[in-house]
Amino acid sequence: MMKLCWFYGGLLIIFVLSCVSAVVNVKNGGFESGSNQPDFWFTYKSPGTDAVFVWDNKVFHNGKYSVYIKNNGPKNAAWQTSIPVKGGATYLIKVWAKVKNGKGVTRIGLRCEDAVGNWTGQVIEGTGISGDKDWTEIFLHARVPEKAARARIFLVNSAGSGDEIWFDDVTVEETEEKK
Ligand SMILES: [Ca+2]
Repeated sequence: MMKLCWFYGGLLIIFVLSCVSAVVNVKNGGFESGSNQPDFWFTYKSPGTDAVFVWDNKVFHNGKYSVYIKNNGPKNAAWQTSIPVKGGATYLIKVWAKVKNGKGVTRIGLRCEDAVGNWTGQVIEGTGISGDKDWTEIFLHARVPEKAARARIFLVNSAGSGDEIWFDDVTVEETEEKK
């Protein structure tokens, strides 16, 4: 009887643990390490788009640094990094963003790659903010394609026209399937 209790107790623990979100490590998610640029982060702008990117040590949500974009448009400007993902799993990605003069939209974008680096599916977009916003947490909650092995996270401003944006404290967790 005792053995049976241990068995069911063990099953219960496994069940409970499987329901709890698992934190995914985002390297340098607070932008605190680097030399000239923040480690593990890269910039992207659409062809023909005029944007300025700064690793900022004056404005931040936590620590001493954030990343900054001034997007003069007309299309996309982003800071990006890459994380490993499990195909078919669901992830909640969050970042704190501050926006000044936001005529375009600031949000998180996600696009996945398979094990050999080919894109799987299109860009997935999270909640967007515009206008003038002090530090606000924005998020993207999405299931990645079955073949996904890595996900590219974009902290992106689209269609900006002099928009200024700061991002800080990126976190990712694997969650239960999105309802
Ligand atoms: Ca920081």
